[in-house]
Amino acid sequence: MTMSSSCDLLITNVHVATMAVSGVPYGAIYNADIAIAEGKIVDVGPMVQSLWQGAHTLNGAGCWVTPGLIDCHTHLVYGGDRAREFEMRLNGASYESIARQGGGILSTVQATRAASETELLTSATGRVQRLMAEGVTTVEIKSGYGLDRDTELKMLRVAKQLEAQLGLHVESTFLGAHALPAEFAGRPDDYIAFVCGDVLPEVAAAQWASSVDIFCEHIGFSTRHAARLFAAALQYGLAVKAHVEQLSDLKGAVTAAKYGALSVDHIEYLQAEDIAAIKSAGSVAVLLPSAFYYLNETQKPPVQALREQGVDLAVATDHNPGSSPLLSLLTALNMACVLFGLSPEEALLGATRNAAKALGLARKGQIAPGFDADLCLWPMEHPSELSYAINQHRPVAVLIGGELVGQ
Ligand code: DI6
Ligand code: FE
Repeated sequence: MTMSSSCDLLITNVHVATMAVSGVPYGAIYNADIAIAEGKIVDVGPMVQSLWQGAHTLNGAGCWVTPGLIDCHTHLVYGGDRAREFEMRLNGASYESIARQGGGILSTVQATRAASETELLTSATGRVQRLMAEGVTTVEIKSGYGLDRDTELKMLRVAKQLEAQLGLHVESTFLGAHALPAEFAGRPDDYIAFVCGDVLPEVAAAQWASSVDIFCEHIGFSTRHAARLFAAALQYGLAVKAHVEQLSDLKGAVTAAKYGALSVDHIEYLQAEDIAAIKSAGSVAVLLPSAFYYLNETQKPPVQALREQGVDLAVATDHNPGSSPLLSLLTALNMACVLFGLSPEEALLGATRNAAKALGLARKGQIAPGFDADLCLWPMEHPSELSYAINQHRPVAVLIGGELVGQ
């Protein structure tokens, strides 16, 4: 008889979409077990049950197991909503014209400044719970609806409280450079100086966020502003992310790549000749099909060229009240397939392994020894179903750090 090692939890009788690089679709291992100890995966494979003695056992009853889903781009802490603006757009106003009239992002800024921390926490809690119901175990949350020191910090505090109260992992991003607040109208240079000089140092010192982000666009900030912000961020030890090429080609992605961006997000207007820079920086291309859908855009991101050049693709909800009031990561996966031509496997990689990479999380997004035991069990025949069916799948069990959620 062989000696068996002991672990905290043994999940038996499952098929595993490991999403690790393995040469088979989804990194699949059929008829397998997963051993978990101290919040980490310690073993996965067909014979694991005979090698490990679990303090607890969970019979997976033939379910598929995927890594816990990762929504790597959201703006889910905010006050108010923008249903009226949605109506205006359907009556003919464009997203850009509304923004130029002080609506759009700035109307959410007003509502977010006016909201108490408790109000923001309550509304954001409901949003995160909806994402979690579909298997999200890690979410990225951006600030950017404060645009003043106090409200930006208020948003980032709420993000931390969500993590403490809901038990999922939250990665916070400082998006002070989201829009130009009314107080700085006509003075974007002064505003960027304020963001870099007054707010960023405090965000970095208190570790309120791990990355900075900027909306690089004609209605946002220039690449010159972006370069200034990124240089400051790197000085303070923060990583770089950027909203680029969403509505026009400003070469924001190339600028972000120069600063080693973890990700370049949206990129509908990215030109094929700029992809090499993203590839060599190792930046993940984050696709946000729901914003494309809500704004009824027509310019699609250069997915085939990105694929050919080996850029890792992620998919996220971009949840925000203006351009993407979507609280379903699985629906975003479906949209990435239908609208942008991703395969279901690419879409799922985009919400697991590649989403982890977009957040700089080396221990999440795959099922392999040493990775965090963030897992979802799905009663389905094949993992392609997650991208195929809208509003049909909920995990029957979710683990975060080896602990069953909701137990
Ligand atoms: N691009 C987006 O899609 C969101 N922010 C950004 O820079 C939209 C934010 C909003 O409209 O409130
Ligand atoms: Fe966004």
